[in-house]
Amino acid sequence: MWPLVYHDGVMATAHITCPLCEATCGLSVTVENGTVTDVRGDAEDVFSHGYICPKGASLGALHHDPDRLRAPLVKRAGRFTEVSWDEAFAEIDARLPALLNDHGRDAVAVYAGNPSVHNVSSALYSRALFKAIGTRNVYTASTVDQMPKHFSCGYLFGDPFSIPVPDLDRTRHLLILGANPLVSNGSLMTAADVRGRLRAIQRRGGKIVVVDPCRTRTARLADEHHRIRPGTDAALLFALVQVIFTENLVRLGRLEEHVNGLERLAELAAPFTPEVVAPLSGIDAGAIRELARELARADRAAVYGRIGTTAQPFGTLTSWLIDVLNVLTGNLDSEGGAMFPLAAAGQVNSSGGRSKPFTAGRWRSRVRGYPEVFGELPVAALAEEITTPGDGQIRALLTVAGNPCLSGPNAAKLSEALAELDFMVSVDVYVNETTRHADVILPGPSPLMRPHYDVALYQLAVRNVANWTPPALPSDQPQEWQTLLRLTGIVTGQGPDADIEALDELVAADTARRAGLDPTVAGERNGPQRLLDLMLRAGPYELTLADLEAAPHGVDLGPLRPRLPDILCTASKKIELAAEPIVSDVGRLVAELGEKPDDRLVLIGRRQLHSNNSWMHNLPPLVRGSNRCTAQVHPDDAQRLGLTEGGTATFTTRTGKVSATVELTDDVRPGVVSIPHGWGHDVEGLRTAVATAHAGVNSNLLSDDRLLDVLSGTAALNGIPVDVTPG
Ligand SMILES: Nc1nc2c(c(=O)[nH]1)N[C@H]1C(S)=C(S)[C@@H](COP(=O)(O)OP(=O)(O)OC[C@H]3O[C@@H](n4cnc5c(=O)[nH]c(N)nc54)[C@H](O)[C@@H]3O)O[C@H]1N2
Ligand SMILES: Nc1nc2c(c(=O)[nH]1)N[C@H]1C(S)=C(S)[C@@H](COP(=O)(O)OP(=O)(O)OC[C@H]3O[C@@H](n4cnc5c(=O)[nH]c(N)nc54)[C@H](O)[C@@H]3O)O[C@H]1N2
Ligand code: SF4
Ligand SMILES: [Mo]
Repeated sequence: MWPLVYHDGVMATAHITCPLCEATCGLSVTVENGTVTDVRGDAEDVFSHGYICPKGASLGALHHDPDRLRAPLVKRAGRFTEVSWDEAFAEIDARLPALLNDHGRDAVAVYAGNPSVHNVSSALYSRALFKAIGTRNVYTASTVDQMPKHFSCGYLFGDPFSIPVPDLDRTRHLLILGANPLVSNGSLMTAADVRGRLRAIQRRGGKIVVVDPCRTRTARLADEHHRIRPGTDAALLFALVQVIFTENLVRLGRLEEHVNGLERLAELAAPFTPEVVAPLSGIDAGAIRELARELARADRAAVYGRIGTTAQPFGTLTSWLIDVLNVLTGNLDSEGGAMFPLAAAGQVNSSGGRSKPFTAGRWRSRVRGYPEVFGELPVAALAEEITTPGDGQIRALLTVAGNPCLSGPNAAKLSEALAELDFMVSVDVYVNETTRHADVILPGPSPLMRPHYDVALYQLAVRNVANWTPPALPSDQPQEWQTLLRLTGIVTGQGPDADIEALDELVAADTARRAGLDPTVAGERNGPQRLLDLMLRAGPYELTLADLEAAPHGVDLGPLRPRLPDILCTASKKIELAAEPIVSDVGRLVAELGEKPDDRLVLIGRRQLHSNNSWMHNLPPLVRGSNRCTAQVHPDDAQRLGLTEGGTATFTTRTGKVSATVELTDDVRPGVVSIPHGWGHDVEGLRTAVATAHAGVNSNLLSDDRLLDVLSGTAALNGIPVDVTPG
């Protein structure tokens, strides 16, 4: 079915794009007699030029992992049994449509996790399935991640997908808040080899400043590091705005005629003087002024933030102020500043500002009344929507590539809720902390057995590129788009054997209609290739899939180019610096200014080079050495609290209790404890032998489903006050 580079008994090398994180590295995979013998960076890749990280190098281990599911599982009498695909779909057909009929469409919820974005099948076919289910109970990992950025960009620029990224390769001053791209390999900033790109900034005489409670790898590389108190970035950034206004440093440049709300912004910033913000943020007033002045005076500067700025109590305000600073300093949409990528396919914001302005809150969650944000409700609300009786109660759940029992707030409550469901289906490759609750698990093929094109992440790339890569190995399992279409057939009442080809025609017709094309231009192709071919043809570079097939190392489409005012689709067609829905939350921040922080430790997370959220701990090469789930505490706090290196400490919050091994390090700011998320593989019913042997603890037992960035519904997974006792 796919053009294969591998033949039995032959050694062959395939060029693929790594689908594990946002960096989209090109990899060369060597296969001998069906065994992956080597994975290395593809030196000829137009974007990554040979870069690879330990996770990419483990794709062979993932492919050969004996615990990775190859066949569907159905739970019978509490135990999973391997069944045929037909049996699995028959089981779903016997149970799911009845629930939809008896209790309505909202009774079936969906949760889409992080890898579903990195997978061309789910990226292009989940939408059709979720629409066919017709539920308002749509949850994704976005509300434990980047939703604040969508919200702020939605109101600033009119489109939640118009997210500017730092023009890494041309900037001369980079202010990074709450991100550790040397470990995470970058996020909302698709950039392979971040270390190389950051070093190049320094080589050309530029400066990197990091604001992070921890001395991370990125902070070590930086020229300057400020250890902020967690959760206070919005106040700090407001202080920068205040200084820029009071010292007459506003330089809008060509943005002048495209901006609304400047005066209102100055009024809002007024209370946030450096002197007022200093005690809250832990950064002294002089340093705050210098941060502002240097940023404003730099030639080509960009402000960039990530998880530490989004998954925290003021995620939206922080995300907003980051781009406000990019605007005020004249760096938005400017070379070396923060720019809008222009992807080859599926770029939502390439329509010349023709989309309707973004609005959130078109409906609300049933129990706590949280507003939807582009069709999603907060993961923090999922458990209560399952357990609270009444009209619209969730009775069934479909998860696609997600593990919210480790990744979501108040994980214990969610696990208990999943156990109460009438029915649960997971499209997933492991029996893990979440899918163990499922009645049916439908596994997708390994990343080496599927084609790849990064529909989502090229929209955030620091350089415009496009790369389609065929699978390195044949698959004897259905591709996930086929599975998703079979589920679409079931939820639309067509039974377990619906005509997938006919459904695929409908999806293609819809894609063609939105692209303004005739679906037949894609010729004989089907599945994601057809959709992608249509999207590429309709895209700004007028490529075809054949063009990409002819370029196994990718196509370089050049550096980022200015895109304003074309992309603006606010009602005014201007950048709305002080849109009311965002501004409405400033009062909550002002109230914090007077608060005296208590002396509890504050919990934050950290990513590790050898981890990928919750799901790659089953691979032996990734659970060696430094990849340990420890609670990092500053030695001064340890002394005060009676904690010792290698000893155990118990951390308690309203929602749970976790005992973790203590690691003393002055890399963390005093007053802060850092525990990585994604661990805690010690519950019943897993089929992940290696991960269970390296269980660690689930830090999200401590995160609170009531502690949210209220505007975007994003869980505050950082900045959680915890009580600590030794032992
Ligand atoms: N405390 C704390 N919590 C956090 C974070 C934090 O910083 N701190 N970060 C948050 C962030 S940014 C994110 S994105 C979320 C991630 O949250 P989730 O997306 O819920 O969790 P993952 O760990 O990415 O789980 C991925 C799931 O996809 C499955 N999977 C892997 N590959 C495939 C595939 O090819 N097909 C299918 N069908 N399934 C596959 C895995 O088996 C696993 O079950 O975690 C969030 N949680
Ligand atoms: N190796 C690896 N790579 C990954 C992942 C992984 O699990 N492992 N996950 C991927 C995913 S899904 C994502 S979304 C990205 C995330 O990418 P990043 O955000 O770059 O990754 P983190 O290491 O979580 O960095 C967050 C930083 O925020 C800091 N921080 C915490 N609270 C605050 C705060 O209140 N203010 C400030 N200023 N800083 C704070 C933390 O100390 C930490 O250094 O990484 C992706 N890449
Ligand atoms: S940085 Fe990301 S894309 Fe690159 S090899 Fe590592 S996991 Fe894969
Ligand atoms: Mo994420």
